[in-house]
Amino acid sequence: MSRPTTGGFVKTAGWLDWFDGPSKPRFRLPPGSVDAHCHVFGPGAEFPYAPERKYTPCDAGKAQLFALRDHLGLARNVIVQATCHGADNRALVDACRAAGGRARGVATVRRSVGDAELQDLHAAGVRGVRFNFVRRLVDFTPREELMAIASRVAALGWHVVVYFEAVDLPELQDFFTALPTTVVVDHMGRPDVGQSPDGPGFALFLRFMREHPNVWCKVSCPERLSLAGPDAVHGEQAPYGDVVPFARRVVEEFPDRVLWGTDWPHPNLKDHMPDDGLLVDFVPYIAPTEALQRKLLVDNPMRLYWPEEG
Ligand code: 0GY
Repeated sequence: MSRPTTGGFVKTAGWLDWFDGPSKPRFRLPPGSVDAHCHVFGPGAEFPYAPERKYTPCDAGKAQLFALRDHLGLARNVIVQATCHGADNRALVDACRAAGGRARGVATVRRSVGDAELQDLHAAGVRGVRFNFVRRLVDFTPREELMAIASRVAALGWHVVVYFEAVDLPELQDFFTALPTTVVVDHMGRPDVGQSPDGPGFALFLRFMREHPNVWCKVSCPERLSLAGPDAVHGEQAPYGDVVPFARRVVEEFPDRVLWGTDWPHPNLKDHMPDDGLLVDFVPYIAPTEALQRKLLVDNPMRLYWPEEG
């Protein structure tokens, strides 16, 4: 099935289309806010999806991403390589170059990557690599291969973004802390929000952050983590209210090491496609003061991705 969107752009979805009419957020983002986790997909005719991919997304290109950025009141994007593009970063690089300095990137590279390719990625705006440990998304890569990549990119001043499931943290944490870079955890390490934020699973994650000051956290993806969905729950007025106590805990304890992002175009969501305006409205519940909002949305991502402007 395919259908044209308002932008005259054709989506061919193997999964849910992204929400095509995002609301205007009620929360006014601070000037200079950064969406520090989003993707571009294809378009596949121009930037083919990786043969080894575990899902085929619908096309979601840079023009749509930049339109969403402007609609929501964001200033910049950090575009993260998703597994459906494998280690072919051409769509990401194309979007970064087209953004006129308003996008930076997090790429995926193999151990065989050449120095010239790394330099080209850097010139395009890439400042990190992503290691994905979510089994439904990727095949296993040996740790020594990842460590070799991390050592190479550390020399460029890049960081490593890691994506994993909470149950795998005990087995992975020694590897993470051995990495010679800043380590940025996607989506809070995917806590089970059916458990208490005071429970052992999240306590392990908080201790991991507490003991390792080079670990940062994206308080992103409430729509992926929530069991309750976007409607208010437990007297909580927030959208995705069951995720709020987890994200707020991280923001309040580690205000200088948190990032936020939309995760547009929300790959692999099968049942619920979020309204990105509502994802912006989630922010003041997890960062309740102006000072926290500024760190989360502006100061921290600028320090990590645009340090030369600091
Ligand atoms: C995300 C989450 C997902 C997908 C990927 O690289 C990816 O394909 O990260 C997911 O399916 O949970 O951050 O976009």
